[in-house]
Amino acid sequence: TSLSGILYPRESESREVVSLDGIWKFLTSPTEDQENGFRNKWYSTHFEKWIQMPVPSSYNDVTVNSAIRDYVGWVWYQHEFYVPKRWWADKQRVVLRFGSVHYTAMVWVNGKKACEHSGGHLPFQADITQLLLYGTANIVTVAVNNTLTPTSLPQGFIQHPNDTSRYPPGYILFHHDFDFFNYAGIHRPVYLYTTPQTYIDDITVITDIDGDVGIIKYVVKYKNKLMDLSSTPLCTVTVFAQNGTRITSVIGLTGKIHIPKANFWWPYLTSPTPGYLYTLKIHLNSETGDDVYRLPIGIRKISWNATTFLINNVPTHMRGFGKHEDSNLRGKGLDYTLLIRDYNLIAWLGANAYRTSHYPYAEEALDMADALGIMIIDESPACTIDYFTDELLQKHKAVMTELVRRDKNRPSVVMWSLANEPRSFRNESRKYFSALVNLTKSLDTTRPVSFVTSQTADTDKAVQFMDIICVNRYPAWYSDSGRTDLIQLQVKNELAKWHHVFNKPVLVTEYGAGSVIGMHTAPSSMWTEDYQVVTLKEHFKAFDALYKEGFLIGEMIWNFADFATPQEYIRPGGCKKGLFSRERQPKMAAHITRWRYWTLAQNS
Ligand code: BDP
Repeated sequence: TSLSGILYPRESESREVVSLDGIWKFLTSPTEDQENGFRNKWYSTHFEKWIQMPVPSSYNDVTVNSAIRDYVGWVWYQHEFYVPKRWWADKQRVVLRFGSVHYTAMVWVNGKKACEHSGGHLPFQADITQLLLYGTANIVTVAVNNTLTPTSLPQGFIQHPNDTSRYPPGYILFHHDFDFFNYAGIHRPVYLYTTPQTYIDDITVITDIDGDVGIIKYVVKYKNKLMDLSSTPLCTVTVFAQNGTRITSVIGLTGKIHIPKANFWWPYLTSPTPGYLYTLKIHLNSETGDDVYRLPIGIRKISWNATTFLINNVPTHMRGFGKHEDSNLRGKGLDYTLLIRDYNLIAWLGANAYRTSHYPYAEEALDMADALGIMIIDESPACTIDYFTDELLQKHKAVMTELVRRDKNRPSVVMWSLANEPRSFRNESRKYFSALVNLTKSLDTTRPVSFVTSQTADTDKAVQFMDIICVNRYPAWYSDSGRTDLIQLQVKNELAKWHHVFNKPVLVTEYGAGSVIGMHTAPSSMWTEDYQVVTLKEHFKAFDALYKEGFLIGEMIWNFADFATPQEYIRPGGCKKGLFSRERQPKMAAHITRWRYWTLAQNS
């Protein structure tokens, strides 16, 4: 049986959506007795002792307790809510949906298990119609475990040191090789939504262009909960323009729609209406009633060859950065103020692309990218894979399947990234990534597939399977520290080599330098804003030379903003390679990047 759909909860004339976000009850398990909550069935009654915890948010930075900030293991959340009696009377199907819980989650409703899911950053849901009490209080309990293992994505490792002269008995040392803080908790919105008994379960849209005609191919999948239907439901699909005008309707669960003189989806600054979205209204009529779902879509075509990446047949360069879902107090919790601030800054910079480093971002963030015309490299949560095993590959395939299922209809998503900086010099990475590329291509035939390498053209075993070469490089930072005079030479030679060895387009997915906001020296030296500016400028010169050679398809700075890392002596309070501070105020580097990106946009 195929995976069910995971359409974003949207209200319609047939669907209600209720948010369960707010302040939930929270407690941690005793470190030395992780099974306590399960043994004593904390999910079957109201918590006796708890603290208050906002949802959505990471739990780590909300309190003043380092034991909670650094907690490894099971934490528990609980919340009380009501649902109207009429949902039962109207035979509504009720679904509980989590946008993301990091990492492993178990969910109970009124003491009964509703679902479990492992892997942060992706949504999961359960039909809880039969578990609910209608017209009286319900309790939802969620147990969350942030422990990462050699077969989780990303990987992590737990050690129980036995040197009792240095560590008390039972002491847990947790580490991982990726360099951002392992924030945990209920990170994205929690929704209850209803559908009728026969409902639209999934929609797949593939668009194409032919001259000025837009082509929309669609497949609607429905499910039917209780009785067998005696006839196939009638599906009517209507296309609306961005201003709400009805354009055309067709009938059928699958179909192809032609839109003459269509408004194509263009990246930011390449059209007066970047991010143009149509709405596809799906109306399913069956003997159990009607279901209606509205899906925003953009009409565009992606293509690529050995040197060039094209949107709507126009060669396109990406101007952007890697980001993180990260901010003060909230950690990785979705925050609408931060979200809109970030997109205001993206527009101010004149950027047209970013990578969701190093995991899939919130659906709400991708909605903004769709609507503004920001191209997204959609990355899986596989950061810094060290050991390649069959078990991990199975997990990785499942994650790619969930990711494509979630984001397949988004015009903003222009490439899948399977991983960031895996140890792809290892021989085992060859088989591993070839299998993963094949799987991803079988799920989506329209987008290029890649991963981000930190290896060299001589050592990398997996880049050969990718459509586009994505490279992270830190000249004058992690290599030849302090030597900004070497940047141009090294960048030009290295990127040219990647292209000549593999005959594929090259995208720089990371480069940059750390700067502590407000720190300055002349001449510039590491950690000052001056040094970050010089590092970027030297790269800009190298990139300009490479654009003339024709195989470079874009440049992405590491990072959009400063972000939290584990505590390490190489980091002054986090990763400081941001163009913006963690508070989203500009450093000097933001101003020169803005100048560059607007110039590039005007010359393209
Ligand atoms: C790169 C990693 C990125 C780090 C960056 C850094 O891909 O996740 O944040 O180094 O150390 O290699 O700033």
